[in-house]
Amino acid sequence: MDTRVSLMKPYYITTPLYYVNARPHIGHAYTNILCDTFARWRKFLGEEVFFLTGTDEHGTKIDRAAREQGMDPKTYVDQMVPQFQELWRVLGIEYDFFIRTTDEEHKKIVQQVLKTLEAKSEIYRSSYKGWYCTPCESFWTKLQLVNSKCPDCKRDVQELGEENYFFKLSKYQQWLIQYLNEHPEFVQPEIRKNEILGFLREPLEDLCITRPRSRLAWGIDYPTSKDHVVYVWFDALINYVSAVKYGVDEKKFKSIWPADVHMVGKDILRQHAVYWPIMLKACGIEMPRTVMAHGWWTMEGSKVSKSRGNVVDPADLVKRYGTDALRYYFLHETRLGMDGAYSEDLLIERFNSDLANDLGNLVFRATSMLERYFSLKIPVLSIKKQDDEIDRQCTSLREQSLSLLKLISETMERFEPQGAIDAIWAVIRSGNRFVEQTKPWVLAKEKKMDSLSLVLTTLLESIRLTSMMLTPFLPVSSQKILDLFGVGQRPQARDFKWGSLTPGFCVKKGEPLFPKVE
Ligand code: ME8
Repeated sequence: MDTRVSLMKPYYITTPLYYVNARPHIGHAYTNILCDTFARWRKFLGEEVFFLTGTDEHGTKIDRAAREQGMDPKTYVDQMVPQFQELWRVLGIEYDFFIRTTDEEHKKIVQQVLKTLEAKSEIYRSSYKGWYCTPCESFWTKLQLVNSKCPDCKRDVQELGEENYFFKLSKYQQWLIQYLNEHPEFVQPEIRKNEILGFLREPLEDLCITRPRSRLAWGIDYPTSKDHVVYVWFDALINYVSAVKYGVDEKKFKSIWPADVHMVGKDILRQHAVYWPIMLKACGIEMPRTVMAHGWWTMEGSKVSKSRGNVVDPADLVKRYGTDALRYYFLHETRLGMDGAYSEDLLIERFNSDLANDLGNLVFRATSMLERYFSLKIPVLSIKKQDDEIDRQCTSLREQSLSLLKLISETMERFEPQGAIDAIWAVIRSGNRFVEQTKPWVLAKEKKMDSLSLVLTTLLESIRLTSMMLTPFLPVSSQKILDLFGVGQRPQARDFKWGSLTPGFCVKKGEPLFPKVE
């Protein structure tokens, strides 16, 4: 387990700030579900958490989307943002703060950072030659052109010279290489760290951090030139410190920063693993602990993305299968870091086999037997030794259930929610096997009531502990199961103990948890 002084500083986890040029899709939902799971896991451990998400609202993409809708950019972003917030509500994402890059405080902090960097001579003004594609309104470097044409629309481009402001990235190249080598936990998974180190083998160019206002007016005003606005990435990255009041409330900032995890898709790793640490270093701000890059959800081999138009609406999936089914599918179907081929058929298959058959059935069988043999009341356990084989089976299920806390702590520390779910499902499947092997119906027929009591209490305790461990992963259905046992909302690791069910306690018989989907 990590050694942070958790009482002093919350676990700070961030999502990217999503562009609001289209509605959110399953890719965005995936990142937020991942972060929500880690945030809930930390709360389960009894830690404070600060979970940040939000929206990226400046730049060409947004400006163009607004104009296509015949709106001014601010009106446009104001009506897009609630669509993101509504999706996070539907998905039960428990974030602590939602930042918008159009927030006045954020804009002020970005300008302050720029002034600081100018004062430290980390920024210079210079002319910039590039090739401009008028229909795409995009500026390209010579290297980016494809057969001397625009790489996006393949049309002719025009050579343009512009005065812009540049941030001295190149100066920090050697420092960054050394930092990455000395901090193997900084960029994860390892293959992504190696990718960044590979990229850093070539000379790093300074970063152009402005756009002439004449070409793009929708951005934060550059503080020392009325002819420029700030480049959207430079603006957006600063959100991770502006959201916790960098330069505005030093006490608050120090109590939350550094971030423990910036969760991002692999598409935006370079910005987070090259630009961002250098920006922080130049400002003299401590580094975040980890940038975790997850893979892409694909459909028919292509990344799910708004520009490709192959998007699936997560709210629609929630309506049909519930949030937990979506979480289960996303967390379990691919290892964090790897790509996954999205398939609704597979989501349904997992729903029916893992959720309905394994988990739903186990809870149903256990509570039905308790009803049949003990009118739903937890029986009194006899202290005398039971049948040897029954004793052995009960000890084994108890030990396997109790091992979950350590196992899941280790897998979550390694960013492996898939492994955590596998470990929980191993116990659920053992529970089902335990019923087959101990045959409570035979014990009841033979009037072996002591053994029957032991078997049923063991099974119910195992289900109770398993459901506690499931709360970060399947918050809705795990709480429904815990409600049957009268366990209050949001149990924590410190309550993870065997034997909390008291004799005479009346377990509730709930509704089917996962009615099968055809
Ligand atoms: O890049 N599979 O915003 P964005 C998995 N505004 N995740 C996906 C995905 C897919 N097919 N598609 C998108 C931006 N994502 C910038 C970020 S941060 C300071 C600024 C997720 O709206 C994934 O997290 O294009 C990816 O990194 C992010 O959405 C990109 O969102």
